[in-house]
Order: sequence, then C-alpha cells, then structure tokens
Amino acid sequence: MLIAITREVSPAIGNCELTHLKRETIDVGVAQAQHRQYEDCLAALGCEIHRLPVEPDLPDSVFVEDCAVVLDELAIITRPGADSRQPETASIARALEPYRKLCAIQAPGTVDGGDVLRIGKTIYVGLSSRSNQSAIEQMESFSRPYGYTVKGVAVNGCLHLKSAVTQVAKDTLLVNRNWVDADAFGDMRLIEVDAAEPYGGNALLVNETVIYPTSFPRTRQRLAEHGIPLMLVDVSELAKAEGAVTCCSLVFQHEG
Ligand code: CIR
Repeated sequence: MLIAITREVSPAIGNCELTHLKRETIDVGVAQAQHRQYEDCLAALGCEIHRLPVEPDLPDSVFVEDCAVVLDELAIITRPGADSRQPETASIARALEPYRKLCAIQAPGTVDGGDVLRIGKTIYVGLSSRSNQSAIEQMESFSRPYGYTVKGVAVNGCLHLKSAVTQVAKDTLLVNRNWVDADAFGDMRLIEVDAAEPYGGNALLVNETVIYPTSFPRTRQRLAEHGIPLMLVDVSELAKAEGAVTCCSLVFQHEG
C-alpha cells in the first residue's frame, strides 16, 4: 500500500519563509483548495492519504516533505535549516512511527527533505542554505547499514536540490542545469526544463505517473514528448510560498 502523509495548509502561510522569492499575498482559501486537488491526484494514483491536522502557528507546515526522509528500512527525521520550521518535525515523527524505525538528525546538523533525492541506493543531498555536511554525515551513518551511499551535491540559485532536479521515470531526471551540475547523477537520462521556466524542475513521481504543475507548459510538453505520463495540478498559490509538488507530501510504501 502507498501512504501519502500530507498536512492542511496553515492559515498563517502568508508568514512563510522566503529565500529567492519576493513576498506576495497568498489567498489561503485558494491555497487550501489547490492543496486538496493535489491530494486528489495522490489518491487517484493509488495513495492512501493521511492528512495531519492544521498547525495554525507554523506557516510552512504544509510542506511536510522537509521534515523527514522515508527509506524502505527507516525514516530519518530531519532538523530543518530554518529555525521557524524545526517545531514541524515532532508531529511528523509521530505520524511515521507506526510505519518505520525512526532516527533523527541532531545539531549542528540541518537538512530539509527538499534537499534529498534518493535514486536506488544513492541518496543525494543538496548543499543548500538549509542543509549541511554534519547532516550528511549523520544520514550516512544511519543508512549505511542498509547499503545506502550519501553524496553531497552543490546547488546554486534555488532553495533546495529538488527545486533543481527530480526523478520523472526509473532512468530519467528532470533538471535545471543552471542550478545543479547534472553530471553528479551518473548515467541517468536527462530532460532539461525549458529556459523560460526555471522553476519547472520539481515533479513528483508516483506509481510511474508524474504529478506536475500547470504553470510550466513548455517543460510539460518536453516531458510528454519523452513519453512521461503526467497528471497536472495547479499549485500556483503554494508556489508563492516557494513550495512545489514534492514538498507537500511524504509518499512511501507500507506492507500492511
Ligand atoms: C521554506 O522556505 O521552507 C518554505 N517556504 C518552502 C519549502 C518548500 N519545500 C520544498 O520544496 N521541499
């Protein structure tokens, strides 16, 4: 069974962290409606949705991806790089406890799940403003017993590694080469975002279909031309909070 952990958009989302974007007014009602459509996409692709209660005091709490890295064998509770986001992890740990053995990143380590891209047994971690070498070393010691290798990857110009690169098929990555060196990922097939759509690199692969924002029609066309099955969703209001499609869920397999 595929589980997707999500959390309702906080009414405080207007006070979210912003790194590369200017603050714009966010319509909470629209953001909540878009988030529900996003959950509908996950459900249509076979996920059972576990929606956590709203956190009125935690503006970025809809972006649950940043709070954990769920591997088949264990879940690593992160220590988010923005102080305002660190209180988000406790409830995510409680939600994951029934499904995985847990371990947690400790200070001085910081890492956001948005910086973590797992491809097979390799875990790539973006060295962004949110994630550091100490967290990489801790992730390595947690995951090495299960055969994983952890590699730091430089990212420039964007918030997270997965703002720049995501997996869209077993052997294929979608990438913005201006923000990350695509050679870091070995011999994966690469699809580049359209130059006019730098934020188009974040796509969510679920059961061989890619959940993809409606805002990037040119890159969407490229994905379609490469035979990638797509399910489109409008997340434009969440994008004003510097979020995209991977960040709003933690999707994992549960044999239960
Ligand atoms: C932040 O700056 O932390 C939030 N406003 C956006 C987080 C987006 N997370 C993600 O892409 N994994």
